[in-house]
Amino acid sequence: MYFAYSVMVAALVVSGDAIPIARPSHRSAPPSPLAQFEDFRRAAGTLVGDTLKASFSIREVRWRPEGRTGADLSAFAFVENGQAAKVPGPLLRAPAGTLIQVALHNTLGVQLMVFGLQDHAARRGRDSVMLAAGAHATVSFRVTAAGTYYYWARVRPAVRHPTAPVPDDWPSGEKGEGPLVGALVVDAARTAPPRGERILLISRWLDDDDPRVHHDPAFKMMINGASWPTTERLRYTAGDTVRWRIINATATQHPMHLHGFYFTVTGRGDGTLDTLLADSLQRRLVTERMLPNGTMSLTWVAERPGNWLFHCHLVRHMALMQGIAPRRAMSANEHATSSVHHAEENMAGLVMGIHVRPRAGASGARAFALAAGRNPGVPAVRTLRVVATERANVFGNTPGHSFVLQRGGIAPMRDSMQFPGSTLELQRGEPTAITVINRLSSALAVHWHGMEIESWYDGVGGWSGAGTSVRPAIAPGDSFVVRLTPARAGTFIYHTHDEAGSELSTGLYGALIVNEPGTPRDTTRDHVIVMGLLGDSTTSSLAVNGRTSAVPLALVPGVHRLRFVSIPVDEEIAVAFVRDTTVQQWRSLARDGAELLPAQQAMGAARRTVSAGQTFDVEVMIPPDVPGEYALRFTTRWYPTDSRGRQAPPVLRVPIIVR
Ligand SMILES: [Cu+2]
Repeated sequence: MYFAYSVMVAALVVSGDAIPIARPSHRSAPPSPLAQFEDFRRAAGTLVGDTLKASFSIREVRWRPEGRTGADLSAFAFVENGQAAKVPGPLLRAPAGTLIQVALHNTLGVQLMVFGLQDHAARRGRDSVMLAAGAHATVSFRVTAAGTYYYWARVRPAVRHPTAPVPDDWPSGEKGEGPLVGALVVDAARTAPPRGERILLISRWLDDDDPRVHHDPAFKMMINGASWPTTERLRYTAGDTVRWRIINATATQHPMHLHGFYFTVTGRGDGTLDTLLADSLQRRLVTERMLPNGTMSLTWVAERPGNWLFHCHLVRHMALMQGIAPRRAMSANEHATSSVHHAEENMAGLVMGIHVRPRAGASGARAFALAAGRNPGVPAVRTLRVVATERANVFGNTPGHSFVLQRGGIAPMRDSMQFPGSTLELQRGEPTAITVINRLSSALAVHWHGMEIESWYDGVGGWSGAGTSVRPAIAPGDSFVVRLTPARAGTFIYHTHDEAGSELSTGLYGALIVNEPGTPRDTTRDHVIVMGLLGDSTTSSLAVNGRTSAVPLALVPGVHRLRFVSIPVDEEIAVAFVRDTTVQQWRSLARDGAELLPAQQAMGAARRTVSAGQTFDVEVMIPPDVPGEYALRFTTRWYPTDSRGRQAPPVLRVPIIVR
């Protein structure tokens, strides 16, 4: 048969309304097994000829997403028969052309709907199989479309979260459904999985009723079933090519950021269709905004040894405010002096730690010394001094913070304030030393976002470095010399990497521009537009170049480069260049500091939605004597909320005065 698709339901019982739904129960016997974390390194089932047979039970498990000392949750999971219970569910993986037969047994006392066990050659509805309590079914489908997909189950009737409802046929993470999702990967016909490729699956746990769960906000994100610092440490050797498939099985977007390196996105999907990107469409990025239910394939080369991170840049998905089990909060004094364990204590959720070990030999030893801060490398040609400043009661009772570049021989006042932080201008290929002086009352970690830097200087307190040589955050009153040689000209960011989030909204961010040698930036034609939040919380108002109200931008007629820096704490921003209300055209030039390939630099509609940790450069044309008002329009997605806690995203319109 050319194309076989069939669903054979061995037993299908339509349940009555009386079946209790919702949370897994501790009353059921035998006791639930403690699930391990699924790392997707082993595919489920047995492949005989062109048929892959697997058999899964859907059962209750105990799950500790934060490891042994964290919450012990009760949840549902797909468990491969004959194997240990794991979360998320097993990996189904086969080359295109394979007939996959999955026997399912619903051991739960609730009715389930199973989705996504299907081929993905064409866009169509999500196939589903209803499984009554106790029912068996076998699902058969021949896979033809190579790509990254997933399958999942929901209880019926669907649990609907009051404030974050998820459509009934999406993976939800509601109540016990958190781990009820597994990976489905179809390799190209007659090919084996690339060596060392890893699959990272993002899922969610959402349970307002559980007293073990933090209530603000009462949900939590996991990678491969675990929350930082329990997530797996990925280990590579310098020079290794890294290949990841990322599955976002959640209803929210995640701007996934890699420290220290560019990655190339080679494929993108929405869970229904997956598209391999031709070379001319591939981009080098440090942050990719994954859409809800989306997937992506990426590759990068672990060129420099040391400790690195791959994480969601939304603070609420990677900070301690996400903790399931309340972790011990640090006192102000501990926070001020926290060092080695800073990273583990302050972050939670969607964070992966990466250890790149040096290669053997003399060059490896030298690379290790650089990564560990034991060798400053090339003497600096350019030196900058940046002072982190603090002033009381800038946002109500909350102090403001900023980064102020020292000009001349006199250090800025300890309480001088500037929003956003000073724009730092470096030159490509020029060895640079930036002395960061911490005049805050708390420890400070500064991340050089997008820079291809040595790990020691990367700016994650208690994490950056190599081996046992790990760089603490900069203590109050102390300073730290960051050494880097910019590899490329472009638009970058520097920002605090403390994780509570409010330090960022109180002003600790700025733009970092790298110019080509001998071509200083022409500030009449080249403009930096920093989008961040400004206020005392992670849900504060959007500020454009440090102003929450519109301050006109004066431009001469002609061609201009606009460098947009998006560094909100926890927000998505739709940017548009308009005349009156009509979206104009612009030419895309760069993303995340990397020039786009010529084919990608086409003119297009002048609008882009960005999330936290992204930059993009465009070219716009301002003709003389055109009627109407040009403007940059910024629309936030979630914040601020109004006085009743409802989302009331405003539009900030920055008029362009043509002079
Ligand atoms: Cu996220």
